[in-house]
Order: sequence, then structure tokens, then C-alpha cells
Amino acid sequence: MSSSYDFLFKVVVLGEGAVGKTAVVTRFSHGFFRTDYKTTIGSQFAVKNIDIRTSASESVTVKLQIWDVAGQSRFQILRPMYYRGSSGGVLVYDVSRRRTFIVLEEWLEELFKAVGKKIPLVLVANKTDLPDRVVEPSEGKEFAEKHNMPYIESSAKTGEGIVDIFDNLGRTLVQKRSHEN
Ligand code: G3D
Ligand code: MG
Repeated sequence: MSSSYDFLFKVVVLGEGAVGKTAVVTRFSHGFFRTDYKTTIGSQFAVKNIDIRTSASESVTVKLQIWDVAGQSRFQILRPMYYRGSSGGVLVYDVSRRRTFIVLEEWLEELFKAVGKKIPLVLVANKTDLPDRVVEPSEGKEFAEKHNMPYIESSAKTGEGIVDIFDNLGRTLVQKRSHEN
């Protein structure tokens, strides 16, 4: 197993408590879903290498350091510290709870303020496997368009969309970094 990589990015996962941040990260980094997650205390991170194709014959290895930040308000004072130095983010809401969608704007503000600039994000509509969906795809797409970010529907339970999230973000970050250099 090779541990070499071409790019390293810190990525933060943010959104209200219980939207599935830990489930999404666990599904992506370990490939399974479980129902006995401990509520994230403070923060934890996972590391995963992904290959991104840059042309028909070339690809680059991107190492993602994915920070799973606790969404509960009692951790608010700590979060800016975890956000700092992030190259990108994954903004998650739960399609079965409207409140988690309504507060997205506040999460954006908190993140950009801590990082000191806008960084590429992916909007994730999670828990699409649930029958009691209340936030429609059109609403999520509209928010994503307004903020110039891709919109991805996911289920940490079935695995739908999970790889897409990180692939999409990794690709954007590689393109951005390549333009900067
Ligand atoms: P958080 O890290 O954003 O706080 P968690 O959220 O990952 O801890 O998930 C909160 C609850 O939602 C967990 O339920 C978890 O199993 C569930 N969950 C996360 N993603 C999905 C999904 O895509 N589909 C469904 N159906 N459930 C999901 P429990 O009951 O374990 O607390
Ligand atoms: Mg969590």
C-alpha cells in the first residue's frame, strides 16, 4: 500500500446535529453504515486517499483529511478552531428535517468567518432513503445555485452519492490549486 499523494487538503464537514455528518464520513472512509454512532464530541478526523482522473491517461492522488465537526450549539465556541486552514467543505442537511435546511446560511457564515475567505463547498442533501422527506430537491438545488456550489443527494445508509461528494470536492480543489500555482 502506497502512502504517497500529489495533493493534501483539509476538508470540514458541517451542518446541524444529527444530519448524518459522521455517518457520511464513516461510509466514505470505511465503507459501512452503523446505527450506534456516538454523538461527535468536539471533532474528529478521517484520512482517505482518492484518485482523480485529470485526463484520459493521467490521474492524481488526493489525500483528504476530513474533519467531522460537532454540530451541537454547545460546541460553537470550539468550531472556528477546527475550521481554520480548510481548503474545502461539505455542507450537510437532512431532507427529513426542514430546520436543518433553513439554518444552512448560518453554517456558511460561521465557516467563512473562521477561514477568513470563501472556500469551495458541496451541498449534501442526506437521508434520501427516508420515506418522510420534506425538503424537495428543487429547494436544495436553488440554494446550491445561489451559492455557486454543486448539489448532491446522499444516503449514508444505502451509500447513494457518498463517493460523488468527495470526488466532486477533490476535483474542484485540484483544479483550484493548479490554477493558483
Ligand atoms: P451527525 O454526525 O451529523 O450528528 P450522525 O449525525 O452521523 O451521528 O447521524 C445521526 C443519526 O442519523 C444516526 O441515527 C444515523 O444512523 C442516522 N443517519 C445518518 N445518515 C443517515 C441516512 O443517510 N439515512 C438514514 N436513514 N439515517 C441516517 P441514530 O439512530 O444512530 O442516532
Ligand atoms: Mg457526528
